[in-house]
Amino acid sequence: MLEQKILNIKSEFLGEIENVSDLDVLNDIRVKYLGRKSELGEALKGLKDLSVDEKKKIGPLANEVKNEIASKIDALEKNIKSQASLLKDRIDVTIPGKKKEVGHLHLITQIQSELIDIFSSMGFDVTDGVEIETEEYNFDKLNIPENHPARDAWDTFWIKGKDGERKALRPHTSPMQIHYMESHKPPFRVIAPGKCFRNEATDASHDHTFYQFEALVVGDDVNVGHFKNIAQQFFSMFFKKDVDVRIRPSFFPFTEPSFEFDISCTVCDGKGCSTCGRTGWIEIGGAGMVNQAVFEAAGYEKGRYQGFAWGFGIERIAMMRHKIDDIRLFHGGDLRFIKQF
Ligand code: FA5
Repeated sequence: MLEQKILNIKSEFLGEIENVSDLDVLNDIRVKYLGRKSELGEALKGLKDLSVDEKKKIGPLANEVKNEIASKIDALEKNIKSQASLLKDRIDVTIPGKKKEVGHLHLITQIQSELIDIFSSMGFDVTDGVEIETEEYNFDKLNIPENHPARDAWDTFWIKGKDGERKALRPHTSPMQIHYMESHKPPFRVIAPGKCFRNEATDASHDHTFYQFEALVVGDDVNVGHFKNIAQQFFSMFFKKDVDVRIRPSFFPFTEPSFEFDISCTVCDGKGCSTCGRTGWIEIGGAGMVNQAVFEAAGYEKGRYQGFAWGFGIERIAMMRHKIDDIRLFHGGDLRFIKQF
């Protein structure tokens, strides 16, 4: 009877363990079949009432069943655990990857590099100025004395320097002319792209922060023809087509004579369209022969050298190239705009 009972327990156990894949369920089974109050345990307690012969037969059987149950449970437990760790470490190659955002240079930075490349190929040096500039370099040494009405042309953000000195967020890149001349002897050709600031109301073609480009060429026999030729070469390389340059009389205190210069419209090639207001020309910037007063302020002997300088807004040529109709987009921080270039 006891023998049958033990065999029944075994077969019941085998049936129960068959589809187990959960450690908690397996634990319950362990308690049920091997615990102190298990059926098998109870059955084994009955051994002592058996005859010696029966003990000899059933004792080993009971032990064998107990060991078999224990080893089956252990084996299954190991199996379940290794399955679980396999599942945990499994790589699902079908899950879409996480997109990595990769930044890139701002359009204005890209164009600045391009300007530097083109002018370097024409033998120009590249210099840099400071964004917080003294009044002296911003204006006085550029022949724009205090109280001169010409200062009004540069709507300046004034700030107080450490020692109370009046300083300006530079409204143009022209101060670099003085810095460069103070440390270089002609002949030379140099460019300086850089950030400028103006305290003026913004609109589609004016921003409070923008980039200018300045070029300065000084030597013994430099003339307006050189300027026109270099400008023409540069704009043709930049816009990758033949571009014409024309100059109109204008006024800047640091140049004499002074000009505004236009380039032939790159949209209609000078024929006249809505971009150029049907004139065939687009205003680009200011230029002129360096005023001898500026040479003198930079420490050169008056009348010793001749040179020309010119400057224009970098956003303006970027707008022409990419047909961008509002300058405020450049530094407005809208990534939808910035990512296009
Ligand atoms: C100047 O700033 C002179 N320093 C340029 C110069 C250099 C003349 C060397 C002669 C010799 P002007 O204020 O015109 O000039 O500005 C030059 C260019 O900067 C403008 O033609 C325009 O392209 C750009 N610019 C000026 N103000 C702004 C602004 N608020 N927003 C965007 N671009 C501007």
